[in-house]
Amino acid sequence: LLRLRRVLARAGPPGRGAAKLLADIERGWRLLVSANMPEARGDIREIVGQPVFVPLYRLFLVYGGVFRLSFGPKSFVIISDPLVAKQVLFKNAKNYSKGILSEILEFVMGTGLIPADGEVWKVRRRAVVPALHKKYVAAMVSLFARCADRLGDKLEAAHKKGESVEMESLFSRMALDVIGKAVFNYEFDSLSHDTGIVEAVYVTLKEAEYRSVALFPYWKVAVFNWIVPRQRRVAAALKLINATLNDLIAQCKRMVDEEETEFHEEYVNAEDPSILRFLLAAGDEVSSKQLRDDLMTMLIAGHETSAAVLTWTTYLLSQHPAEAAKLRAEVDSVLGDRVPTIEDMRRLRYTTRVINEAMRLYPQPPVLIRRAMAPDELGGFKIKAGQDIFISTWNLHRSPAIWDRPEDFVPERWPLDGPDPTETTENYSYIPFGGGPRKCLGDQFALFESVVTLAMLTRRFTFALAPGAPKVGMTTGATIHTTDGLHMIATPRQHGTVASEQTLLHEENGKADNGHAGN
Ligand code: HEM
Ligand code: RET
Repeated sequence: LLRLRRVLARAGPPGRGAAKLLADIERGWRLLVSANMPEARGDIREIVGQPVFVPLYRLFLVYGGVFRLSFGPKSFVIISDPLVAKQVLFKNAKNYSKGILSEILEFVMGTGLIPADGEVWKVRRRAVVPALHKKYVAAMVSLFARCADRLGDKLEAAHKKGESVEMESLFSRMALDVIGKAVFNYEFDSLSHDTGIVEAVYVTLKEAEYRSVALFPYWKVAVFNWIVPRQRRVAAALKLINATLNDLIAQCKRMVDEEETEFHEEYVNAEDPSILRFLLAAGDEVSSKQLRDDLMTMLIAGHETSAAVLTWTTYLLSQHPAEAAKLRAEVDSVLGDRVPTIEDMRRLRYTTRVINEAMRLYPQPPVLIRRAMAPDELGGFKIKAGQDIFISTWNLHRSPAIWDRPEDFVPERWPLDGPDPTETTENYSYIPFGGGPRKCLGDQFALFESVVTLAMLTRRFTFALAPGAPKVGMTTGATIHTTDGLHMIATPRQHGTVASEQTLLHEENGKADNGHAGN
Protein backbone atom coordinates (compact mmCIF):
# COMPACT_ATOMS: atom_id res chain seq x y z
CA LEU A 1 0.00 0.00 0.00
CA LEU A 2 2.82 2.34 0.94
CA ARG A 3 4.62 1.56 -2.29
CA LEU A 4 1.49 2.31 -4.27
CA ARG A 5 1.07 5.60 -2.42
CA ARG A 6 4.69 6.53 -3.13
CA VAL A 7 4.24 5.93 -6.84
CA LEU A 8 1.00 7.91 -6.86
CA ALA A 9 2.46 10.75 -4.82
CA ARG A 10 5.19 11.22 -7.40
CA ALA A 11 2.48 12.06 -9.90
CA GLY A 12 1.11 14.77 -7.58
CA PRO A 13 -2.06 14.78 -5.45
CA PRO A 14 -4.48 12.07 -6.66
CA GLY A 15 -8.03 12.83 -7.78
CA ARG A 16 -10.77 12.64 -5.16
CA GLY A 17 -12.06 9.21 -6.19
CA ALA A 18 -8.63 7.57 -6.05
CA ALA A 19 -7.66 9.36 -2.85
CA LYS A 20 -10.89 8.39 -1.11
CA LEU A 21 -10.53 4.76 -2.19
CA LEU A 22 -6.97 4.68 -0.91
CA ALA A 23 -8.01 6.21 2.42
CA ASP A 24 -10.80 3.63 2.80
CA ILE A 25 -8.50 0.71 1.94
CA GLU A 26 -5.96 2.10 4.36
CA ARG A 27 -8.50 2.32 7.22
CA GLY A 28 -9.70 -1.23 6.54
CA TRP A 29 -6.13 -2.51 6.37
CA ARG A 30 -5.21 -0.94 9.70
CA LEU A 31 -8.16 -2.65 11.37
CA LEU A 32 -7.56 -6.04 9.75
CA VAL A 33 -3.90 -6.52 10.51
CA SER A 34 -2.58 -4.80 13.58
CA ALA A 35 -0.02 -3.03 11.45
CA ASN A 36 2.69 -0.74 12.74
CA MET A 37 2.21 2.93 12.17
CA PRO A 38 3.92 4.08 8.94
CA GLU A 39 7.09 5.90 9.77
CA ALA A 40 8.35 8.80 7.69
CA ARG A 41 12.09 8.81 7.70
CA GLY A 42 12.63 12.39 6.78
CA ASP A 43 15.95 14.06 6.39
CA ILE A 44 15.72 17.05 8.71
CA ARG A 45 17.13 19.20 5.90
CA GLU A 46 13.92 18.67 3.97
CA ILE A 47 12.03 20.47 6.69
CA VAL A 48 14.36 23.30 7.65
CA GLY A 49 14.01 26.51 5.68
CA GLN A 50 10.35 26.21 4.79
CA PRO A 51 7.12 26.33 6.73
CA VAL A 52 6.81 22.96 8.51
CA PHE A 53 3.29 22.25 7.27
CA VAL A 54 4.44 22.19 3.61
CA PRO A 55 6.70 19.10 3.81
CA LEU A 56 4.11 17.54 6.14
CA TYR A 57 1.62 17.72 3.27
CA ARG A 58 3.96 15.82 0.94
CA LEU A 59 4.55 13.20 3.64
CA PHE A 60 0.78 12.86 4.13
CA LEU A 61 0.35 11.98 0.44
CA VAL A 62 2.95 9.22 0.85
CA TYR A 63 2.30 7.88 4.34
CA GLY A 64 -1.41 8.51 4.79
CA GLY A 65 -3.70 9.94 7.45
CA VAL A 66 -1.69 8.76 10.50
CA PHE A 67 2.09 8.45 10.46
CA ARG A 68 5.08 8.88 12.70
CA LEU A 69 7.84 11.37 12.04
CA SER A 70 11.07 11.02 14.00
CA PHE A 71 14.13 13.21 14.39
CA GLY A 72 16.70 11.55 16.60
CA PRO A 73 15.01 10.90 19.94
CA LYS A 74 11.99 13.09 19.12
CA SER A 75 8.91 11.59 17.56
CA PHE A 76 5.62 13.10 16.47
CA VAL A 77 2.44 11.49 15.23
CA ILE A 78 1.01 13.50 12.35
CA ILE A 79 -2.75 13.31 11.87
CA SER A 80 -4.45 14.24 8.59
CA ASP A 81 -7.50 11.97 8.87
CA PRO A 82 -10.74 13.69 9.97
CA LEU A 83 -12.01 10.80 12.09
CA VAL A 84 -8.72 10.49 13.94
CA ALA A 85 -8.69 14.27 14.48
CA LYS A 86 -12.19 13.91 15.91
CA GLN A 87 -10.97 11.22 18.30
CA VAL A 88 -8.22 13.49 19.67
CA LEU A 89 -10.15 16.77 19.74
CA PHE A 90 -13.56 15.50 20.76
CA LYS A 91 -14.22 11.84 21.54
CA ASN A 92 -11.21 11.23 23.77
CA ALA A 93 -10.30 14.88 24.37
CA LYS A 94 -9.81 14.20 28.09
CA ASN A 95 -6.73 12.14 27.26
CA TYR A 96 -4.90 14.95 25.50
CA SER A 97 -3.03 17.93 26.95
CA LYS A 98 -1.52 20.88 25.11
CA GLY A 99 2.01 19.44 25.54
CA ILE A 100 4.62 21.38 23.60
CA LEU A 101 2.17 24.21 22.98
CA SER A 102 2.13 25.07 26.70
CA GLU A 103 5.92 25.05 26.73
CA ILE A 104 6.04 27.45 23.77
CA LEU A 105 3.43 29.89 24.99
CA GLU A 106 3.93 29.76 28.76
CA PHE A 107 6.25 32.81 28.82
CA VAL A 108 3.50 35.08 27.56
CA MET A 109 0.24 33.36 28.46
CA GLY A 110 1.23 31.83 31.81
CA THR A 111 -1.70 29.62 32.78
CA GLY A 112 -4.11 31.41 30.41
CA LEU A 113 -6.84 29.50 28.58
CA ILE A 114 -4.82 28.33 25.57
CA PRO A 115 -1.87 26.67 27.37
CA ALA A 116 -3.78 25.70 30.55
CA ASP A 117 -4.82 22.10 31.19
CA GLY A 118 -6.79 20.25 33.85
CA GLU A 119 -8.62 22.05 36.63
CA VAL A 120 -7.27 25.57 35.86
CA TRP A 121 -8.54 25.29 32.28
CA LYS A 122 -11.94 23.96 33.38
CA VAL A 123 -12.57 26.74 35.87
CA ARG A 124 -11.39 29.53 33.58
CA ARG A 125 -13.23 28.24 30.50
CA ARG A 126 -16.43 28.20 32.54
CA ALA A 127 -15.79 31.79 33.66
CA VAL A 128 -14.73 33.29 30.31
CA VAL A 129 -17.18 31.71 27.83
CA PRO A 130 -20.26 33.53 29.24
CA ALA A 131 -18.51 36.88 28.67
CA LEU A 132 -18.81 36.40 24.89
CA HIS A 133 -22.61 36.23 24.95
CA LYS A 134 -24.89 37.34 22.07
CA LYS A 135 -25.31 40.93 23.21
CA TYR A 136 -21.57 41.35 23.63
CA VAL A 137 -20.82 40.08 20.14
CA ALA A 138 -23.56 42.35 18.74
CA ALA A 139 -21.96 45.32 20.50
CA MET A 140 -18.64 44.38 18.94
CA VAL A 141 -19.98 44.71 15.39
CA SER A 142 -19.92 48.51 15.62
CA LEU A 143 -16.38 48.37 17.02
CA PHE A 144 -15.30 46.26 14.03
CA ALA A 145 -16.90 48.77 11.67
CA ARG A 146 -15.18 51.73 13.37
CA CYS A 147 -11.75 50.09 13.18
CA ALA A 148 -12.28 48.98 9.57
CA ASP A 149 -13.23 52.55 8.66
CA ARG A 150 -10.06 53.89 10.26
CA LEU A 151 -8.12 51.41 8.16
CA GLY A 152 -10.08 52.63 5.13
CA ASP A 153 -9.01 56.21 5.88
CA LYS A 154 -5.36 55.09 5.90
CA LEU A 155 -5.81 53.42 2.53
CA GLU A 156 -7.44 56.51 1.10
CA ALA A 157 -4.60 58.74 2.32
CA ALA A 158 -2.06 56.39 0.70
CA HIS A 159 -4.01 56.46 -2.55
CA LYS A 160 -4.01 60.27 -2.58
CA LYS A 161 -0.23 60.21 -2.28
CA GLY A 162 -0.01 57.63 -5.05
CA GLU A 163 1.46 55.06 -2.66
CA SER A 164 0.95 51.31 -2.44
CA VAL A 165 -0.03 49.77 0.91
CA GLU A 166 1.31 46.78 2.83
CA MET A 167 -1.89 45.07 3.89
CA GLU A 168 -0.46 42.43 6.22
CA SER A 169 0.92 44.95 8.70
CA LEU A 170 -2.18 47.17 8.36
CA PHE A 171 -4.49 44.24 9.14
CA SER A 172 -2.27 43.33 12.05
CA ARG A 173 -2.61 46.84 13.48
CA MET A 174 -6.33 46.97 12.88
CA ALA A 175 -6.80 43.62 14.63
CA LEU A 176 -4.72 44.85 17.57
CA ASP A 177 -6.92 47.94 17.90
CA VAL A 178 -10.03 45.73 17.82
CA ILE A 179 -8.86 43.19 20.37
CA GLY A 180 -7.49 45.82 22.81
CA LYS A 181 -10.90 47.50 23.02
CA ALA A 182 -12.82 44.20 22.98
CA VAL A 183 -10.86 42.45 25.69
CA PHE A 184 -9.88 45.22 28.11
CA ASN A 185 -11.21 48.51 26.74
CA TYR A 186 -7.76 49.78 25.82
CA GLU A 187 -7.18 52.05 22.85
CA PHE A 188 -3.91 50.94 21.24
CA ASP A 189 -4.61 53.19 18.26
CA SER A 190 -1.80 51.32 16.56
CA LEU A 191 -2.98 52.32 13.08
CA SER A 192 -1.90 55.86 13.97
CA HIS A 193 0.86 55.57 16.59
CA ASP A 194 3.73 53.28 17.48
CA THR A 195 3.71 53.79 21.24
CA GLY A 196 5.90 51.78 23.59
CA ILE A 197 3.08 49.41 24.39
CA VAL A 198 2.29 48.66 20.74
CA GLU A 199 5.95 47.87 20.14
CA ALA A 200 6.04 45.70 23.28
CA VAL A 201 3.11 43.64 21.98
CA TYR A 202 4.95 43.08 18.69
CA VAL A 203 8.22 42.11 20.37
CA THR A 204 6.30 39.55 22.44
CA LEU A 205 4.39 38.22 19.45
CA LYS A 206 7.56 37.81 17.42
CA GLU A 207 9.11 35.84 20.25
CA ALA A 208 6.07 33.53 20.40
CA GLU A 209 6.53 32.99 16.65
CA TYR A 210 10.26 32.21 17.02
CA ARG A 211 9.50 29.71 19.76
CA SER A 212 6.76 28.06 17.68
CA VAL A 213 9.24 27.09 14.98
CA ALA A 214 12.40 26.64 17.09
CA LEU A 215 14.04 23.24 16.75
CA PHE A 216 15.26 23.28 20.31
CA PRO A 217 13.81 25.10 23.35
CA TYR A 218 16.56 27.74 23.73
CA TRP A 219 14.47 29.63 26.29
CA LYS A 220 14.99 26.85 28.81
CA VAL A 221 18.69 27.75 28.96
CA ALA A 222 18.66 30.36 31.72
CA VAL A 223 21.84 32.22 30.71
CA PHE A 224 20.43 32.98 27.25
CA ASN A 225 17.67 34.96 28.87
CA TRP A 226 20.01 37.56 30.20
CA ILE A 227 22.90 37.52 27.73
CA VAL A 228 21.00 37.45 24.43
CA PRO A 229 19.79 40.99 23.62
CA ARG A 230 16.57 39.73 22.02
CA GLN A 231 15.66 37.84 25.20
CA ARG A 232 16.33 40.92 27.28
CA ARG A 233 14.07 42.97 25.00
CA VAL A 234 11.36 40.33 25.41
CA ALA A 235 11.65 40.50 29.20
CA ALA A 236 11.36 44.31 29.10
CA ALA A 237 8.36 44.14 26.75
CA LEU A 238 6.58 41.66 29.01
CA LYS A 239 7.24 43.85 32.02
CA LEU A 240 5.62 46.84 30.31
CA ILE A 241 2.60 44.84 29.11
CA ASN A 242 2.10 43.28 32.55
CA ALA A 243 2.26 46.64 34.27
CA THR A 244 -0.26 48.09 31.80
CA LEU A 245 -2.62 45.15 32.20
CA ASN A 246 -2.37 45.27 35.99
CA ASP A 247 -3.25 48.98 35.90
CA LEU A 248 -6.22 48.32 33.65
CA ILE A 249 -7.44 45.53 35.93
CA ALA A 250 -7.15 47.76 39.02
CA GLN A 251 -8.88 50.66 37.27
CA CYS A 252 -11.70 48.45 36.03
CA LYS A 253 -12.15 46.98 39.54
CA ARG A 254 -12.72 50.48 40.91
CA MET A 255 -15.30 51.23 38.20
CA VAL A 256 -17.17 48.01 38.90
CA ASP A 257 -17.23 48.80 42.64
CA GLU A 258 -18.86 52.15 41.90
CA GLU A 259 -21.34 50.76 39.41
CA GLU A 260 -25.04 50.55 40.31
CA THR A 261 -26.25 48.04 37.69
CA GLU A 262 -26.83 44.50 38.91
CA PHE A 263 -24.81 41.81 37.18
CA HIS A 264 -26.86 39.51 34.95
CA GLU A 265 -26.26 36.93 32.23
CA GLU A 266 -26.12 39.38 29.34
CA TYR A 267 -24.34 42.13 31.22
CA VAL A 268 -22.71 44.75 28.97
CA ASN A 269 -21.61 48.13 30.27
CA ALA A 270 -22.32 50.70 27.56
CA GLU A 271 -19.14 52.73 28.15
CA ASP A 272 -16.98 49.70 28.63
CA PRO A 273 -18.33 46.57 26.92
CA SER A 274 -15.02 44.69 27.40
CA ILE A 275 -14.56 41.09 28.49
CA LEU A 276 -12.53 42.33 31.46
CA ARG A 277 -15.47 44.40 32.69
CA PHE A 278 -17.79 41.38 32.46
CA LEU A 279 -15.36 39.13 34.31
CA LEU A 280 -14.92 41.61 37.16
CA ALA A 281 -18.62 42.41 37.37
CA ALA A 282 -19.35 38.66 37.57
CA GLY A 283 -17.37 38.70 40.79
CA ASP A 284 -15.77 35.24 40.50
CA GLU A 285 -12.86 34.39 42.73
CA VAL A 286 -9.85 34.84 40.49
CA SER A 287 -6.32 36.03 41.14
CA SER A 288 -5.03 39.08 39.28
CA LYS A 289 -2.29 36.90 37.83
CA GLN A 290 -4.80 34.43 36.34
CA LEU A 291 -6.93 37.29 35.03
CA ARG A 292 -3.86 38.85 33.42
CA ASP A 293 -2.93 35.49 31.84
CA ASP A 294 -6.40 35.07 30.37
CA LEU A 295 -6.48 38.63 28.98
CA MET A 296 -3.02 38.21 27.48
CA THR A 297 -4.07 34.90 25.92
CA MET A 298 -7.07 36.51 24.27
CA LEU A 299 -5.00 39.49 23.14
CA ILE A 300 -2.58 37.22 21.27
CA ALA A 301 -5.13 34.65 20.10
CA GLY A 302 -7.55 37.22 18.75
CA HIS A 303 -4.94 39.42 17.14
CA GLU A 304 -2.61 37.17 15.15
CA THR A 305 -5.28 34.89 13.78
CA SER A 306 -7.76 37.54 12.62
CA ALA A 307 -5.02 39.55 10.93
CA ALA A 308 -3.80 36.44 9.09
CA VAL A 309 -7.31 35.48 7.94
CA LEU A 310 -7.88 38.96 6.50
CA THR A 311 -4.45 39.02 4.85
CA TRP A 312 -4.95 35.71 3.03
CA THR A 313 -8.56 36.51 2.11
CA THR A 314 -7.42 39.75 0.48
CA TYR A 315 -4.64 37.92 -1.33
CA LEU A 316 -7.00 35.20 -2.62
CA LEU A 317 -9.49 37.79 -3.87
CA SER A 318 -6.72 39.62 -5.75
CA GLN A 319 -6.09 36.33 -7.59
CA HIS A 320 -9.79 35.69 -8.27
CA PRO A 321 -11.41 38.73 -9.90
CA ALA A 322 -14.74 36.98 -10.64
CA GLU A 323 -15.22 36.10 -6.96
CA ALA A 324 -14.16 39.63 -5.97
CA ALA A 325 -16.82 41.06 -8.31
CA LYS A 326 -19.47 38.78 -6.82
CA LEU A 327 -18.45 39.92 -3.37
CA ARG A 328 -18.76 43.59 -4.36
CA ALA A 329 -22.21 42.92 -5.77
CA GLU A 330 -23.39 41.41 -2.51
CA VAL A 331 -21.89 44.13 -0.34
CA ASP A 332 -23.44 46.86 -2.51
CA SER A 333 -26.87 45.28 -2.48
CA VAL A 334 -26.91 44.40 1.24
CA LEU A 335 -25.19 47.47 2.68
CA GLY A 336 -25.33 50.23 0.09
CA ASP A 337 -23.63 52.98 2.08
CA ARG A 338 -24.84 51.78 5.49
CA VAL A 339 -22.52 50.56 8.22
CA PRO A 340 -23.14 46.85 8.91
CA THR A 341 -25.17 45.78 11.96
CA ILE A 342 -25.55 42.39 13.59
CA GLU A 343 -28.64 41.71 11.39
CA ASP A 344 -26.48 42.11 8.28
CA MET A 345 -24.31 39.18 9.35
CA ARG A 346 -27.08 36.81 8.18
CA ARG A 347 -27.45 38.70 4.91
CA LEU A 348 -23.77 38.90 3.95
CA ARG A 349 -23.84 35.28 2.88
CA TYR A 350 -21.36 35.28 0.05
CA THR A 351 -19.00 37.45 2.13
CA THR A 352 -19.17 34.79 4.84
CA ARG A 353 -18.49 32.01 2.30
CA VAL A 354 -15.41 33.90 1.07
CA ILE A 355 -14.08 33.93 4.64
CA ASN A 356 -15.03 30.26 5.20
CA GLU A 357 -13.13 29.29 2.05
CA ALA A 358 -10.10 31.46 2.88
CA MET A 359 -9.93 29.74 6.28
CA ARG A 360 -10.01 26.37 4.52
CA LEU A 361 -7.03 27.23 2.34
CA TYR A 362 -5.10 29.17 5.00
CA PRO A 363 -6.05 27.81 8.43
CA GLN A 364 -4.63 29.77 11.39
CA PRO A 365 -2.73 28.11 13.01
CA PRO A 366 -1.96 25.49 10.32
CA VAL A 367 -1.36 22.72 12.87
CA LEU A 368 -2.79 21.92 16.31
CA ILE A 369 -0.56 20.48 18.98
CA ARG A 370 -1.44 17.83 21.61
CA ARG A 371 0.22 15.27 23.90
CA ALA A 372 -1.35 11.92 24.92
CA MET A 373 -1.58 11.55 28.70
CA ALA A 374 -2.40 7.82 28.58
CA PRO A 375 -2.11 5.21 25.81
CA ASP A 376 -4.74 5.38 23.07
CA GLU A 377 -5.53 3.87 19.71
CA LEU A 378 -5.55 6.26 16.78
CA GLY A 379 -7.08 4.96 13.57
CA GLY A 380 -6.06 1.41 14.48
CA PHE A 381 -2.52 2.25 15.68
CA LYS A 382 -1.52 2.11 19.33
CA ILE A 383 0.21 5.14 20.80
CA LYS A 384 1.94 5.44 24.17
CA ALA A 385 1.46 7.91 27.00
CA GLY A 386 3.58 11.02 26.38
CA GLN A 387 3.27 10.83 22.59
CA ASP A 388 3.42 14.28 20.96
CA ILE A 389 0.84 14.82 18.25
CA PHE A 390 0.35 17.33 15.43
CA ILE A 391 -3.10 17.54 13.89
CA SER A 392 -2.46 19.10 10.50
CA THR A 393 -5.40 21.35 9.79
CA TRP A 394 -3.60 22.29 6.59
CA ASN A 395 -3.65 18.65 5.40
CA LEU A 396 -7.29 18.07 6.40
CA HIS A 397 -8.33 21.24 4.61
CA ARG A 398 -6.47 20.30 1.42
CA SER A 399 -6.94 16.54 1.51
CA PRO A 400 -7.62 15.18 -1.99
CA ALA A 401 -9.71 12.45 -0.32
CA ILE A 402 -12.14 15.04 1.02
CA TRP A 403 -12.34 17.94 -1.41
CA ASP A 404 -12.89 18.44 -5.11
CA ARG A 405 -10.26 20.81 -6.47
CA PRO A 406 -8.70 21.00 -2.99
CA GLU A 407 -6.17 23.68 -3.93
CA ASP A 408 -8.67 25.99 -5.64
CA PHE A 409 -10.44 28.95 -4.10
CA VAL A 410 -14.14 28.10 -4.59
CA PRO A 411 -16.41 29.93 -2.10
CA GLU A 412 -19.35 28.34 -3.99
CA ARG A 413 -18.45 24.94 -2.56
CA TRP A 414 -20.37 26.11 0.51
CA PRO A 415 -24.01 26.59 -0.54
CA LEU A 416 -25.35 30.06 0.30
CA ASP A 417 -28.55 28.64 1.74
CA GLY A 418 -26.79 25.92 3.74
CA PRO A 419 -25.51 26.19 7.30
CA ASP A 420 -22.22 27.95 8.02
CA PRO A 421 -19.57 25.23 7.77
CA THR A 422 -18.05 24.11 11.07
CA GLU A 423 -16.27 21.04 12.43
CA THR A 424 -19.73 19.63 13.23
CA THR A 425 -21.36 20.13 9.82
CA GLU A 426 -18.22 18.77 8.10
CA ASN A 427 -17.46 16.01 10.64
CA TYR A 428 -13.90 17.23 11.37
CA SER A 429 -12.87 17.62 7.71
CA TYR A 430 -12.99 21.38 8.31
CA ILE A 431 -11.71 22.67 11.65
CA PRO A 432 -10.76 26.37 11.31
CA PHE A 433 -11.51 26.94 15.01
CA GLY A 434 -10.53 23.47 16.25
CA GLY A 435 -13.28 21.41 17.87
CA GLY A 436 -14.44 19.68 21.04
CA PRO A 437 -13.99 21.17 24.52
CA ARG A 438 -10.91 23.20 23.51
CA LYS A 439 -12.58 24.82 20.53
CA CYS A 440 -11.96 28.53 20.00
CA LEU A 441 -14.28 30.58 22.17
CA GLY A 442 -13.86 33.62 19.93
CA ASP A 443 -15.18 31.89 16.79
CA GLN A 444 -18.33 33.97 16.36
CA PHE A 445 -16.48 37.16 17.27
CA ALA A 446 -13.72 36.38 14.78
CA LEU A 447 -16.07 35.45 11.95
CA PHE A 448 -18.04 38.69 12.35
CA GLU A 449 -14.84 40.71 12.64
CA SER A 450 -13.60 39.29 9.32
CA VAL A 451 -16.97 39.67 7.59
CA VAL A 452 -17.45 43.29 8.73
CA THR A 453 -13.91 44.30 7.79
CA LEU A 454 -14.04 42.61 4.41
CA ALA A 455 -17.46 44.15 3.67
CA MET A 456 -16.39 47.65 4.75
CA LEU A 457 -13.21 47.58 2.69
CA THR A 458 -14.96 46.06 -0.33
CA ARG A 459 -17.52 48.85 -0.16
CA ARG A 460 -14.84 51.51 -0.38
CA PHE A 461 -12.00 50.00 -2.46
CA THR A 462 -10.88 47.63 -5.12
CA PHE A 463 -7.59 45.86 -4.45
CA ALA A 464 -4.86 44.67 -6.79
CA LEU A 465 -1.32 43.45 -6.15
CA ALA A 466 1.08 46.37 -6.53
CA PRO A 467 3.05 46.27 -9.80
CA GLY A 468 6.50 44.88 -9.14
CA ALA A 469 5.50 43.61 -5.67
CA PRO A 470 7.47 40.60 -4.44
CA LYS A 471 5.86 37.20 -5.04
CA VAL A 472 3.53 36.36 -2.15
CA GLY A 473 5.17 33.38 -0.45
CA MET A 474 4.40 31.77 2.90
CA THR A 475 6.41 31.65 6.04
CA THR A 476 5.26 30.46 9.41
CA GLY A 477 5.44 31.27 13.07
CA ALA A 478 2.31 30.42 15.02
CA THR A 479 0.19 31.59 12.08
CA ILE A 480 0.96 31.73 8.34
CA HIS A 481 2.60 34.99 7.27
CA THR A 482 3.64 36.28 3.86
CA THR A 483 7.38 36.19 3.22
CA ASP A 484 7.71 39.82 2.12
CA GLY A 485 4.39 41.46 2.87
CA LEU A 486 1.19 41.88 0.87
CA HIS A 487 1.82 45.00 -1.20
CA MET A 488 -1.31 46.29 -2.87
CA ILE A 489 -2.87 49.21 -4.62
CA ALA A 490 -6.16 50.13 -2.97
CA THR A 491 -8.27 52.22 -5.34
CA PRO A 492 -11.31 54.07 -3.95
CA ARG A 493 -14.47 53.02 -5.76
CA GLN A 494 -16.69 55.41 -7.68
CA HIS A 495 -20.03 54.88 -6.02
CA GLY A 496 -23.14 53.87 -7.77
CA THR A 497 -23.39 50.10 -8.10
CA VAL A 498 -22.15 48.29 -11.15
CA ALA A 499 -25.33 46.79 -12.54
CA SER A 500 -23.67 43.85 -14.26
CA GLU A 501 -22.23 42.72 -10.93
CA GLN A 502 -25.68 42.72 -9.33
CA THR A 503 -26.98 40.48 -12.09
CA LEU A 504 -23.99 38.21 -11.66
CA LEU A 505 -24.77 37.62 -8.00
CA HIS A 506 -28.44 36.84 -8.59
CA GLU A 507 -27.67 34.41 -11.39
CA GLU A 508 -25.04 32.61 -9.35
CA ASN A 509 -27.28 32.34 -6.30
CA GLY A 510 -29.60 30.14 -8.33
CA LYS A 511 -27.00 27.64 -9.50
CA ALA A 512 -24.45 27.11 -6.76
CA ASP A 513 -21.73 24.93 -8.26
CA ASN A 514 -21.25 22.77 -5.23
CA GLY A 515 -17.62 21.74 -5.19
CA HIS A 516 -17.87 20.36 -1.68
CA ALA A 517 -17.57 16.63 -1.55
CA GLY A 518 -18.99 15.94 1.89
CA ASN A 519 -17.71 12.98 3.86
C1 HEM B 1 -8.51 28.49 20.61
C2 HEM B 1 -8.46 29.77 15.94
C3 HEM B 1 -9.92 34.24 17.13
C4 HEM B 1 -9.63 33.07 21.81
C5 HEM B 1 -8.42 28.45 19.24
C6 HEM B 1 -8.14 27.26 18.46
C7 HEM B 1 -8.10 27.62 17.16
C8 HEM B 1 -8.38 29.04 17.09
C9 HEM B 1 -7.83 26.73 15.97
C10 HEM B 1 -7.97 25.85 19.02
C11 HEM B 1 -6.57 25.59 19.46
C12 HEM B 1 -6.32 24.16 19.84
O1 HEM B 1 -7.21 23.32 19.82
O2 HEM B 1 -5.15 23.87 20.16
C13 HEM B 1 -8.84 31.09 15.86
C14 HEM B 1 -8.99 31.81 14.62
C15 HEM B 1 -9.40 33.08 14.95
C16 HEM B 1 -9.50 33.13 16.40
C17 HEM B 1 -8.73 31.26 13.22
C18 HEM B 1 -9.68 34.25 14.07
C19 HEM B 1 -10.02 34.19 12.80
C20 HEM B 1 -10.02 34.30 18.50
C21 HEM B 1 -10.48 35.44 19.25
C22 HEM B 1 -10.40 35.11 20.58
C23 HEM B 1 -9.88 33.76 20.65
C24 HEM B 1 -10.98 36.75 18.65
C25 HEM B 1 -10.77 35.90 21.81
C26 HEM B 1 -11.68 36.80 21.89
C27 HEM B 1 -9.28 31.73 21.88
C28 HEM B 1 -9.09 31.03 23.14
C29 HEM B 1 -8.78 29.70 22.80
C30 HEM B 1 -8.77 29.64 21.34
C31 HEM B 1 -9.21 31.60 24.54
C32 HEM B 1 -8.50 28.55 23.76
C33 HEM B 1 -9.77 27.86 24.16
C34 HEM B 1 -9.56 26.70 25.12
O3 HEM B 1 -8.52 26.05 25.09
O4 HEM B 1 -10.48 26.46 25.90
N1 HEM B 1 -8.58 29.52 18.37
N2 HEM B 1 -9.15 31.91 16.90
N3 HEM B 1 -9.67 33.29 19.37
N4 HEM B 1 -9.07 30.88 20.83
FE1 HEM B 1 -9.22 31.37 18.87
C1 RET C 1 -2.30 30.97 18.46
C2 RET C 1 -3.70 31.48 18.79
C3 RET C 1 -4.82 30.60 18.38
C4 RET C 1 -4.70 29.27 18.98
C5 RET C 1 -3.32 28.72 18.99
C6 RET C 1 -2.18 29.50 18.74
C7 RET C 1 -0.82 28.92 18.68
C8 RET C 1 -0.40 28.13 17.72
C9 RET C 1 0.92 27.60 17.56
C10 RET C 1 1.13 26.96 16.41
C11 RET C 1 2.34 26.40 15.92
C12 RET C 1 2.40 26.10 14.62
C13 RET C 1 3.49 25.49 13.92
C14 RET C 1 3.35 25.39 12.57
C15 RET C 1 4.28 24.81 11.68
O1 RET C 1 4.14 24.79 10.48
C16 RET C 1 -2.02 31.25 17.00
C17 RET C 1 -1.33 31.72 19.33
C18 RET C 1 -3.23 27.28 19.34
C19 RET C 1 1.95 27.79 18.58
C20 RET C 1 4.66 24.99 14.62
